[in-house]
Amino acid sequence: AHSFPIYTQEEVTKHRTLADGVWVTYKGGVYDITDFVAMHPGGNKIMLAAGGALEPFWALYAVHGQDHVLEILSEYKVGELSPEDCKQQEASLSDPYSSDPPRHPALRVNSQKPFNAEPPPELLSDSFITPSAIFFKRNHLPVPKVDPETYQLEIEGLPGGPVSLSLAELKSRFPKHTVTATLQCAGNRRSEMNQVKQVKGLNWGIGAISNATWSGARLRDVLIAAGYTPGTVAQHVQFEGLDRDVTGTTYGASIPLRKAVSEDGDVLLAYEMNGEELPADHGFPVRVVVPGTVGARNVKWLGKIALSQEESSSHWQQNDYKGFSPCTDWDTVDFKSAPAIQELPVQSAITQPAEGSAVDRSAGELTVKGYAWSGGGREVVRVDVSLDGGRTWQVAQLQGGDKQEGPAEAPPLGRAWAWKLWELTAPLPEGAQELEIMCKAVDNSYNMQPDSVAPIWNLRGVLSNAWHRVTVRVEE
Ligand code: HEM
Ligand code: MTE
Ligand code: MO
Repeated sequence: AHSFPIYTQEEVTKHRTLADGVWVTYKGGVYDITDFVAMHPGGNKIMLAAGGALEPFWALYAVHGQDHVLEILSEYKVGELSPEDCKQQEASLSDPYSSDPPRHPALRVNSQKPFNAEPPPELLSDSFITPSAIFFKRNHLPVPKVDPETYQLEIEGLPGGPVSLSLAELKSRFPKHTVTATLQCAGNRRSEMNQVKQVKGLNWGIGAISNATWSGARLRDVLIAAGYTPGTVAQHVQFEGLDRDVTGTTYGASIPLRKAVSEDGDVLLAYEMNGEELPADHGFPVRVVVPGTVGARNVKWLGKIALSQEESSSHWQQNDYKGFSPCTDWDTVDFKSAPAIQELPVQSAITQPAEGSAVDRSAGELTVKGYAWSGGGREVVRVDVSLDGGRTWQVAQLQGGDKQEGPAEAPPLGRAWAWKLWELTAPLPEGAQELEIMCKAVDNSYNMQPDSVAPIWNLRGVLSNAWHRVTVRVEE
């Protein structure tokens, strides 16, 4: 029998256009179908499979399950897929999530595939820096496997033409910069909106927020090295992830160029999280960290950067992560009518005591703990706490004060990227058998949280930042 050369998946993936040739795999065989593309009865759709496996598409279009289709295919065979890649492919064809990394069992899982999980609230406020293993995880797609040796970051849209950087170049050519920044998903606290009226999205509690130190090259330095000058005509910087769905669509988002190149914007191409190599779930080998900006723009597994007059055309920039009026429903929503969320509004929540728990009257006092943060580098300057449903208020102690660990120094003005943990210990109100505890934060623009959820309800359940309320029983 004819023996064919062996190709790796990586070689196959290089053939995705008519110019480079169009290769596909099927059951371990490699096929060069360049000459068949124009003859395909199903038209140009065939290009969706370019560089990858036919199986998921043929499962979708069952017309291919006939002998004459396989006969046509066999004419184009040029090789065999390497045994390792066959194994990997079999696993990922039966389950695209099969190579996702292991996760910590303490996480509260909202969705397994894709993996979305949050830390339990009481762990969240136990340390200023969230350990990476329990940092919330928000994936839209399977975690891609990226080889750090062959990784290339593509940069487009600059006057000098495209530039590409290896991981080693990113680490050696640019100063390493470290920023402590909180990431919050636009959907944090969505479950409270769900209680008012059903919304579409993962049912996050108060834990779709975490704080870490990130190290990497400044995006500004990289863009300047790639040819950016203040005269460069562009309004946005688009990011593309290496995570993709079966049709090849990748995760994408963009931020204003102004933020990307600002000296005190602190935007990073991070390759470390909490002093260690970036974990697979958080974007290994490189992710964007955009301090002060909604989680969705902090693109993980970064593959490409493009300067443009336009925002990213991705679904997540155009048709998701936008806020609407409570009167807007899925029949009337016009995603073009609202701006993409970038900076987030002021936020706080109670992490301790837990909803529905009991406190002991004989203790005489109660300690309430939580977090507070605001977008755009606005510093949280005060957190008010009520133990009696909002009738009276007390000011909580912010982290950095006498009693608490955390940064002692105030962050530079406009660059308060990290959350503040806070705490209040107060006498138990007399007589009450139930306490409604509430918190609300104030940032240095005197932005404050709205008092209730209904007036800010929106169909996607984003921007949920009403006063947080927890009810506890007082036991005699
Ligand atoms: C139809 C071959 C890849 C989508 C067909 C037919 C053949 C064919 C022979 C006509 C079947 C019949 O009516 O008996 C192939 C071969 C492929 C390939 C050899 C790969 C080398 C793909 C891919 C897609 C696709 C990747 C989608 C992503 C379709 C569709 C039709 C079709 C939608 C139905 C067209 C219609 O009924 O109008 N293909 N195909 N094909 N193919 Fe493919
Ligand atoms: N980047 C890629 N490539 N793919 C994704 O699914 N999710 C985004 C963002 N970056 C995402 C991504 C969203 S919506 C959020 S909230 C943050 O990553 C979550 O980051 P984390 O998983 O490190 O907490
Ligand atoms: Mo998110």
